[in-house]
Amino acid sequence: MALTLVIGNKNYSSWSLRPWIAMKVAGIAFDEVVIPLYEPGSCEAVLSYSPAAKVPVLIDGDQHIWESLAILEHLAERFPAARLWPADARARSHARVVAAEMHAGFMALRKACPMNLWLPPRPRPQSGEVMAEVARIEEIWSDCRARFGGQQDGPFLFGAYGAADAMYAPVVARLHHFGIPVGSGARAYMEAVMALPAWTEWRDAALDEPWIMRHNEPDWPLVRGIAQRQ
Ligand SMILES: N[C@@H](CCC(=O)N[C@@H](CS)C(=O)NCC(=O)O)C(=O)O
Repeated sequence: MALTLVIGNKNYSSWSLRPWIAMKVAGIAFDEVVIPLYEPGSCEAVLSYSPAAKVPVLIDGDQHIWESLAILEHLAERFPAARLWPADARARSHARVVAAEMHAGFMALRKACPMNLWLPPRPRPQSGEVMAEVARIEEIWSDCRARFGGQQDGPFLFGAYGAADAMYAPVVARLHHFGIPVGSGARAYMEAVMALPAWTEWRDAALDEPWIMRHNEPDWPLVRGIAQRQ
């Protein structure tokens, strides 16, 4: 049965990027419904798919599944061959730990650096609180790579790209576009993520979107013309 993923506009909807990129990299076919957020009628449109009034929502037959992490779990059960979680039990528990840590945390980074692919990447100084969260993210990434990331399987957190990487995909965008300094290990990981064809597909679609986040316009003196494909 065909799957449909309901997402927000690609420039801003960090939560939507997670299941979208996991499905693309895993080769799981789906149709896409894009709801521009923060527009008149957005809320009603999202509510028609989920009582939580949030995207993403996966539609699988007559079932609607929301919450990005729950969607990834559903996909992992539905497509075991996609190996969204690592095969090794210890690696798998740890992948769930770091995915949950991302799902529930890093509020300062999320607030100070909202995903915005139109933002030209350049250094933008951040608070100590944000930088402490970035240090924790770097620690998570390097620990996963050192303990579980087999280079022969790929350059991602647990080797091959999976659900844990998908949970951190928006962080890659935030760190890159806000020019936040990170060590060479984290940078290499970010480059590997941004080299995925699925990343390019999402980013190019985001750059072509017509919607601007009206309520943020005073803080975001951006026009589409200055968005750079880099
Ligand atoms: N915890 C949720 C968060 C989803 C979420 O906050 N989605 C945002 C877009 S990125 C949304 O739907 N916002 C619409 C609104 O708040 O009206 C998840 O993991 O899916």
